[in-house]
Amino acid sequence: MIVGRPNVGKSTLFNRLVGEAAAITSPIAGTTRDWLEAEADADGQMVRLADTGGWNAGGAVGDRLDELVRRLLSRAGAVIMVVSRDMNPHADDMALANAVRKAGPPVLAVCNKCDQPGHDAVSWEWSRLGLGAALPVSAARNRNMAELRRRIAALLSSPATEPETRHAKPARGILLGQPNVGKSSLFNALLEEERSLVDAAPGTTRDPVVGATILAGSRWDLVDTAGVTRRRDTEDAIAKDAQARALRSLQGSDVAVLVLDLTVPLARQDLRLASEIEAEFPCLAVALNKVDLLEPGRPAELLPKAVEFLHKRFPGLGRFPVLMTSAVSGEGIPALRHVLADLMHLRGTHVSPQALAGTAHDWPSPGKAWLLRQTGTNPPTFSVVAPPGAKLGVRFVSNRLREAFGLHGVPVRIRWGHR
Ligand SMILES: Nc1nc2c(ncn2[C@@H]2O[C@H](COP(=O)(O)OP(=O)(O)OP(=O)(O)O)[C@@H](O)[C@H]2O)c(=O)[nH]1
Ligand SMILES: [Mg+2]
Repeated sequence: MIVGRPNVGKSTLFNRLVGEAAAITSPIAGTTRDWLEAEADADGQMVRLADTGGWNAGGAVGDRLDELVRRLLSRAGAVIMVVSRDMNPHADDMALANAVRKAGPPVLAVCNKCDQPGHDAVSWEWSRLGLGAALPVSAARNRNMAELRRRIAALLSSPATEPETRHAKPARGILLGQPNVGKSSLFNALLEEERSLVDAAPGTTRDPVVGATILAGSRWDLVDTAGVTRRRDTEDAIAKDAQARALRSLQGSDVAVLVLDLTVPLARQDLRLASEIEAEFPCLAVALNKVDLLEPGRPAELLPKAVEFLHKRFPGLGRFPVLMTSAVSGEGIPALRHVLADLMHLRGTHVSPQALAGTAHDWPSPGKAWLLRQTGTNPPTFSVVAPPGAKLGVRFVSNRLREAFGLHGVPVRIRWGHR
């Protein structure tokens, strides 16, 4: 069952999945009056797909949702909640997401109108719906539709992935970046208290500062660290030691937020920090901070370019989340909380053996099949036995697994075995 606000592209998506023009699409909001049903192929499995009218809370249409939602949601095998890249999260989206969650069927959030790879990062903004990361697709351009079909099939069969929801110890999130980028300010904003010292002069934070908080219902320890400069820029022994401790704090961290200052060009030092992060296996998110200092309109224009650039520069972790934040205006702080929670969730991903075998099924193989087994979570760890003569290595396998199971920003550990 497809739900979403008017004009997000539900009918285009429905048509694309069904494969014929069964629903009328129109740029005028609210075109689908009732709902349409048709058979669609979800990765080899025929499913009955329902397209519903766009939902507007409040007013007369609000009543219609109540009616539709009660009638359809309760008997839907799975729900696809569609949002649109070019719209901002709205109270209606939240209300709809809550209604869907309450109804109980498995649900997948889909961010439509991601017409090019540069658009995909915006889909992270939608994790605030509490439905996990939204899958970026373009129904009009036929982008990522095969992945969507696979996800629908997975939703309808026994769940392919069962994220571990309970963690005995708090998750650990660390803020890392060059001096003065606003790490302590973001740390305070996330904790909602003035915990760490903020100052206009660089080199303010020395000892790592730990603050406990709850994000999306789970316990977290957040760690603020000293700004890390280029090695040769540090003369002072105390500052050197502070920076070494900042990097050591990476050990055992579950999620790292690399903080960059939007008003300062990306430096080689930032790349070094990204590779330090990659080496220690936390999940990665990038916060482009001080967005309040940009002219109005500039952030929306800049974000897709920045995202594409960063993904190219740090290719190790797939399409990790990138978001714009301001510790001053508070913009992006709720989204950052959601991103942290989502990454932690993904870190605990457990893939069923069937789903794993299914994924490796179409990998190039000179003869025998690939043998895959998940041996651990947190981060997801897989033992892999390649077919004899296979020319593909760890990078190929980890990228494929990351794509197949949506592990963007999440390190995938591969242990290479032999027959
Ligand atoms: N305009 C604006 N200023 C910010 C923002 N975040 C931080 N600042 C300012 O940037 C300066 C440095 O902030 P801090 O939070 O101390 O930066 P830091 O990264 O912790 O710095 P070190 O601990 O010295 O490495 C302060 O003057 C902050 O007020 C922001 O989002 N917007
Ligand atoms: Mg600081």
